[in-house]
Amino acid sequence: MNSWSAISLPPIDSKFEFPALRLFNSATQSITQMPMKDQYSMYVCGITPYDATHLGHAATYLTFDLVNRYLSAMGKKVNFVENITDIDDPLLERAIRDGVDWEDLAHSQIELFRGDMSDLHIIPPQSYIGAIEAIPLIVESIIQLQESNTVYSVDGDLYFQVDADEKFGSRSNLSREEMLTIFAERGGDPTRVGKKDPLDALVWLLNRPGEPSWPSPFGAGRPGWHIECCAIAMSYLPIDSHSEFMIDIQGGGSDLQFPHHEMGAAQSRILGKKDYARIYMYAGMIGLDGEKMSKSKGNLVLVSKLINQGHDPMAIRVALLSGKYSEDRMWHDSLLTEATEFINRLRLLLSRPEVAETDWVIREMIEALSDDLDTPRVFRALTLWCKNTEDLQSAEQFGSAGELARAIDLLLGVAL
Ligand code: 5CA
Ligand code: ZN
Repeated sequence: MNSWSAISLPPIDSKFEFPALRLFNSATQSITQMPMKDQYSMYVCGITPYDATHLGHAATYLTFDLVNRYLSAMGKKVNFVENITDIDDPLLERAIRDGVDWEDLAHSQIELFRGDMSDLHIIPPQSYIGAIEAIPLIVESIIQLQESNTVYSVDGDLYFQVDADEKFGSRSNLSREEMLTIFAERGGDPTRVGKKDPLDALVWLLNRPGEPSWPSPFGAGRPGWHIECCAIAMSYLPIDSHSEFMIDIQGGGSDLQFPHHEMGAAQSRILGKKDYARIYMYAGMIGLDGEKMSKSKGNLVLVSKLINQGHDPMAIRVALLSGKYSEDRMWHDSLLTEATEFINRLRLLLSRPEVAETDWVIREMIEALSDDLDTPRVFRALTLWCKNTEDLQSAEQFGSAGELARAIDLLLGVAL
């Protein structure tokens, strides 16, 4: 699948030093410091394309874009892979509900998503992979799971046995009761008769009448959701042979912590024979009017709609980055108004012939981002710099507007 247009990253002066990136790891419930290496690998769960990009999606992809930018600014290579769940129940259900062809629906929403990501200056993944194009890989992974005796059939549908991974449940820190409840809420089928464990995960669904299907050694059908992401990640990301983990970061919104990433981690451990991700990192949920923004609830603010109304994509970026990535937070129009005012103020001040000292603010931005992407601290520093520039006395030491603008572009992805 084509991703979207590349984003150029401006250089900043080599005098700025980058401390190791520290990120909150939900698997250990503590901060993990990224080891110093030449390259990193990051897998971020992509959209299910049955509705266009809303601000919740945008906030999640912006979070991992900051990680990508920080590591890239350190001069490291970031291997970044993202999927598109272009075949799954919600997509088929929405197409039936709206009386449209499911493929047309998916293609139109993927196209919109690409445009939104580009407008928001999100660095594209090197591999942007759809579930459908990955079916041969997924089938191969299921065969491997079968060879390790971790798959069984219920009326021809194939399930992965979660107890095959002795660490099952350890990354999401939930009780079994909590797992059962959340599993049922998020696409799982705990009550299906014939399952060995209610939590066992569907890996292959035999063809149902009227539904699309693809051939496989297990009969025509379509892949389960969780196996999609681990098969894509393990095929498209370089597996770190020197590390106890296969990849560095598994990311997404916090609604994916369980069951999606727990299942992915369990399946990957069987497939790769070691732990999957060093860090499981989650963006908080963006809500509107007191509820999580979601396609199923329909309380969406679409990025494309805001842009079509004339809002600056960079202001959307600032509005979403002004809060701490990991916290659930509500969207208000005032966030966008304030972000627009802030950007206008920054643009005006950066165009002045003389500006306040900039080295400290760039250092503060780097330090704050290295500390689990503390963007509120970044914006506090930038606000102080604005004030310093507005109050500038002629005898003071001046900074470099160009250097600061480049740092803001490189680290925050905000082109001014
Ligand atoms: N295709 C799967 C992942 S493999 C999926 O969850 N698709 S999605 O379209 O529902 O969500 C895409 C990404 O946006 C996921 O990382 C999800 O966690 C995140 N997301 C969804 N809703 C919100 C929200 N309200 N706030 C923040 N992130 C969200
Ligand atoms: Zn996923």
